[in-house]
Amino acid sequence: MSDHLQDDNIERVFAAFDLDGNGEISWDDFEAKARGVGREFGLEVGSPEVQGLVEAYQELWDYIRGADVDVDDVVTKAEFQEARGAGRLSTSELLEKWLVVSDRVFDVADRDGDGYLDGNEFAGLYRGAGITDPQVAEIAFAAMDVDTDGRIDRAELLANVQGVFTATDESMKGARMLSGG
Ligand SMILES: [Ca+2]
Ligand SMILES: [Ca+2]
Ligand SMILES: [Ca+2]
Repeated sequence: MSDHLQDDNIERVFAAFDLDGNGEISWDDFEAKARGVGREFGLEVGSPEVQGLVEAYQELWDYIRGADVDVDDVVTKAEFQEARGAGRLSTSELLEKWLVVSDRVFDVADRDGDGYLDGNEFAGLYRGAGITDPQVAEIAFAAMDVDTDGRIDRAELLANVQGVFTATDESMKGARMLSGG
């Protein structure tokens, strides 16, 4: 892997966690998303599904905040990059924790409990996450639904999440999951 590709991957992984896109990772990114996704599906903050998601985000944040060397409760891109370079934020640990989050997200979004996300559930997930352009969800859904049966199962979702961390090429699985480009 060239340095250039590695840099691109760090950008993409950072962007995956900087959910409000303000260039910094903080607890606000995760708490706001958990609440937003829950609200979109009519779930109370105290519901088991939303609580499960909040706990998964908390585990992830506890790990990421190890990069917060100036202890201001914000992880900047520079701190993130520094920690990655020093081996304090490993890709495998980040991926493992992010997969738990994604698994809980699936539980929140699969409102009819059939084990699949259909187009409506998937669109709701993106709306809840604050991605208001419906086209972004449509493009991501089409890219993930490889057998074109109009629904996404848990394995398909998790494989795409994994792709965000490992993709070195825009054509690879997951590379376009969040950009919609
Ligand atoms: Ca942020
Ligand atoms: Ca900091
Ligand atoms: Ca479903």
